[in-house]
Amino acid sequence: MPKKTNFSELQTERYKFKPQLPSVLSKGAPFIQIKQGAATSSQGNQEQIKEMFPNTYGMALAGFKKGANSAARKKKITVGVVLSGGQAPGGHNVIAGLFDGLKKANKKNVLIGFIGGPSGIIRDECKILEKDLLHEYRNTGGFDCIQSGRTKIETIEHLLAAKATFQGEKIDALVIIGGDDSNTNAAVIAEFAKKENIPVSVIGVPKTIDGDLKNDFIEASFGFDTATKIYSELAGNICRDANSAQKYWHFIRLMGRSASHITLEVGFKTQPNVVLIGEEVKEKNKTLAQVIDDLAEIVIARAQNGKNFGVILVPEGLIEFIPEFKELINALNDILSQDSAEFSSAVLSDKDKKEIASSKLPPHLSALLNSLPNHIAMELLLDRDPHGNVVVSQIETEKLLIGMLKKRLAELKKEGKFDGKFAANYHFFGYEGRCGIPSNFDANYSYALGYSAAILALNNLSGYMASVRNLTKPASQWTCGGIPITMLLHLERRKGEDKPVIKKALVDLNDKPFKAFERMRKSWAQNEDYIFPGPIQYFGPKSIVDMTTKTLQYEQN
Ligand code: FBP
Repeated sequence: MPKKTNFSELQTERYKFKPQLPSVLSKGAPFIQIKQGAATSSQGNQEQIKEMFPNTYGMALAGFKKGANSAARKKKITVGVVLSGGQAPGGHNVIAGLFDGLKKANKKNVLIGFIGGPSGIIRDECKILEKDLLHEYRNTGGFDCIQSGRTKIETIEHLLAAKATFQGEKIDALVIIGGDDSNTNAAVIAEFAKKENIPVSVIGVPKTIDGDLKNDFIEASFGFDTATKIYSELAGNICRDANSAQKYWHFIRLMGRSASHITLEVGFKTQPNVVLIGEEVKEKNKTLAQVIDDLAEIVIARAQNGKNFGVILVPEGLIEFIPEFKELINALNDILSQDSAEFSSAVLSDKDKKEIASSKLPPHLSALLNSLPNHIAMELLLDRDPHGNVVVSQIETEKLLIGMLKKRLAELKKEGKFDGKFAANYHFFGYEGRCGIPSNFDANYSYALGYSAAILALNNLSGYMASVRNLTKPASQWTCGGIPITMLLHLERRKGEDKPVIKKALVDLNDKPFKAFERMRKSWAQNEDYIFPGPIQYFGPKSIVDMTTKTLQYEQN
């Protein structure tokens, strides 16, 4: 039991939770064979990706099966681990699974944690993760054991610094726990290591609350389950408040970056009146004015039934899916990367920045930028993240929607088409969910991912991402293995250049979850079909504590 005194009663109880290992992993590396699968090719731009990754392109899928494995490393190895990008519940359990998998193979194996994300590798800032230290973090949320960061290892200087760290620390394998951009980093480092004959295996682990790192082999990223359960509790409480007071429209913006998976999942769990899906807005090529008209139609229909209240979920990435904003954001991305020195000057006021940007945009985009409320324009001009993404978490789309909807309803009132009331509240749920105590699902899943990463490292496999599947079944039946990261890559425009990146999995309008939502949404708009899921349960009936996401349930029937 940890010695610390500042743990809550729940946390103290939670230490006793023993993650359930998939049965294939139960005996450790000497008893897990690698089953080579088919050779792979990249998601897109095959020729270019092959040229960029000549040493790691096309590798075979690697499945795990029970059986003696004399090829697994028996000699002591040292493994480095790094947490990269946004926090996600389960990160500490990946490290715990990795630690346990390594120790089960050889007690002398060493796990080193790089501090503060990939910059810890560049600067060689690390600490040895001992049993006692790790014990304090088992089954806990957050990344505070070694912290995280968003530095991208891509320049030759960064790669050479990483090489020096690997050599200095005598690292045999590096495990990068991250989202799409961080795992792209893992692919780049794996390729560099092979090219330079550096004896380091590089392994990725799929992390992100956004749920956009998935494909046939990665059914979910860890953290999505817990984060959406937390947001659903909050959104459900707001539905109940809306239905109790019956006087407000609540706009809830939810994290998720580009993808609307979080919003869709919270929608399933709470059944609010409106769930906006960015991918649908894009598919239907809707302008902001059309999105506002759709909302006005629902507000008016409810007002006609005496219901001047409701709840609307807004994905934080919505703005990037509205065609005119997409064009504006892309143009601003190019301007900000080409003229970064000019924009980062400390003496520039917001007004100056907006004027400079505006003068560099084509007339129609300049007019759009200038038509926006000042705070939104400035949020669009904020520095991009190290991967060149616009920081959607800082753009208050919910306030933009409320402002425009108010204006539209006032016009409709004048035309005699609306005689209700419209009072709105806004909320943003993002950081509240990223460090929650992992649900049983995430605690088990992240532990199995970490353990699988250890097996990949012990088998000297490099350029692979740990993959655990069959997730709607009990954890003991999950299947495990690794997939070559290059198979997930395609080219995307970043910072004004075509870059290899992992293709984000967005909400697929032809897939089962969206189809299910489409069947239900009309009723949600008109009625109060609200569901109040309440907080995550860690103890109690299996049907509640081991519940997976609705998204997974729809995807896998
Ligand atoms: P990752 O893709 O790194 O997992 O980040 C997830 C996320 O929580 C997004 O939902 C959000 O847009 C972003 O991080 C916020 O980033 P930051 O923590 O840098 O503010």
